Order: sequence, then C-alpha cells, then structure tokens
Amino acid sequence: MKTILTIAGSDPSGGAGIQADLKVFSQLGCYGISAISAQTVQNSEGVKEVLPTPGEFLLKEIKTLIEDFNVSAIKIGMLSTKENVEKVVDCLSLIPTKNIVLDPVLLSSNGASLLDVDAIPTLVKSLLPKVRLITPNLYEAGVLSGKEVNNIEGMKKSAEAIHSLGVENVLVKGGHLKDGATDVLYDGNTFTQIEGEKIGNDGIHGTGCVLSAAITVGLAEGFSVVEAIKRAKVFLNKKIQEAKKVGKGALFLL
Ligand code: PXL
Repeated sequence: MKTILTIAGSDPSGGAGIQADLKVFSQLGCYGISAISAQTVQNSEGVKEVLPTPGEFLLKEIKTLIEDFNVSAIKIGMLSTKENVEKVVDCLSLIPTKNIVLDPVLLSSNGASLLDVDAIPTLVKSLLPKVRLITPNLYEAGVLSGKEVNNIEGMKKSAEAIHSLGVENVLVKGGHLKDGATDVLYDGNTFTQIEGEKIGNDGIHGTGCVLSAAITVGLAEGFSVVEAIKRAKVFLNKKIQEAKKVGKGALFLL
C-alpha cells in the first residue's frame, strides 16, 4: 500500500482540506499522512476564521513524518502564509519523490483568504518549479498567469504562462466555465482537453481538494499524469452524483 502525504489546512466540517484528502486516499486504497498548515473555523456555510500554523511547527510536522514514512506522493493544498510556503519548499528536497501535486488554493467559496497575498510571489518563484502538476481553477489560473481566464482559449494561454514559470504540467480546471466543464492540461508540448460533465458544481464543497487528492493517488500508483487525471475525474464525477446535504449549506462529497 502506497503512503501519501498531504500538506494542507484543516476543514473541521470534513468537506475539504486535510479531512477530505485523507478520505480520498483511504477510499482509493492508499495510506494517508498529513501535515496541517492552518486550522479553520468553518461549517457547510463557509469559512469564518483561519489560524495559520507557525512555519517552524509545520516544518517539524513534515520532518517528523518523513523520517519515519516512505512517501510515494505529496499533495499540497492550502498553505496560508509565506512562511509556510518557504518551509514546504525547504523540506521538499528531503523527500525523494517527484510526484508532487499543488492545488494552489487562494480563496474559499465564500471569499475567505486561504493564502496571504504576500505569499504568492514565493509560491510562484520557489514552489512551482518543484511540482509535477499544478491544478488551478479559472480564478487561480488568472492570478498566477496575469491573464483573463474565462474560456478554453484563455485556459490555454494561462496554462502556457504558468508552465513557463517552471511547472512540468498545468491542469486548468474548467468547472466554473459558463458552458461545459472541460479541463485543459498542458505539458509544455501538447494541450489535452479533458471533457467533463457539468453537474451543477457551484453548491458542492471540496471538489478541487477531492480531484487533486485523487490525482495524487494515481501518480503514487505509477500512472501517467493524463491517466491519473482521467481516473480522478471518473472518481470525482461519481462522488458528485452521490453528494449529500449533510449540513445546512453546501452539498458535501462523502
Ligand atoms: O476548497 C478549498 C479549501 C481547501 N482547504 C481548506 C479549505 C478550503 C475551502 O474552504 O477550508 C482547509
């Protein structure tokens, strides 16, 4: 059984972040370990407060795990602060796997900041060149590329721009497109459009976390980036069809 490390924020409602990642790893037959970059106060109606983990503490969380476990892949989600981005960059070189997936989480659905604005240049300069795949949504692709991203053409242009920052593979997720839900993957040579069904995504919490966690499983299992994405999308679509209203707000993936 492969072991996967997630470095992300805690979502005590269980729909996103660490809690969602661990569920996905387990459901897909992997063993998950986690380093928590921030606590959040939230329920199904939204994020109310964020308490970042001090950078030195996050570093100890990660180092203590990797001294012990043999990690086949790493998923990075919410990092909250510049200091946390720097510490994650420092310890990636200590982990001998190239299977690093970055979900560049910037905002929660209700607009809470999940990454400080002053952390973005460090994320771009120091973290992006270390990851195998980055999975921005339209908004995140726009911020990282400085381009307007609201159609397939814009997704391709932003994917190229983000690739030129040093990331091996860029998956711009089209779930928030007006028409359809096509994702665009760019590996520096080829654009691959991965079609998805539009399944009323807006009211579902944690879809980005679940997708990137499932992709990380695929990479840990040795699938190519395209195959890992296709398999993860099949998994996510099934979860979306079974989504439930557990609390009073958004639908959750179980
Ligand atoms: O879905 C993005 C996300 C990631 N990680 C944590 C979150 C959220 C959204 O609320 O709370 C911890």
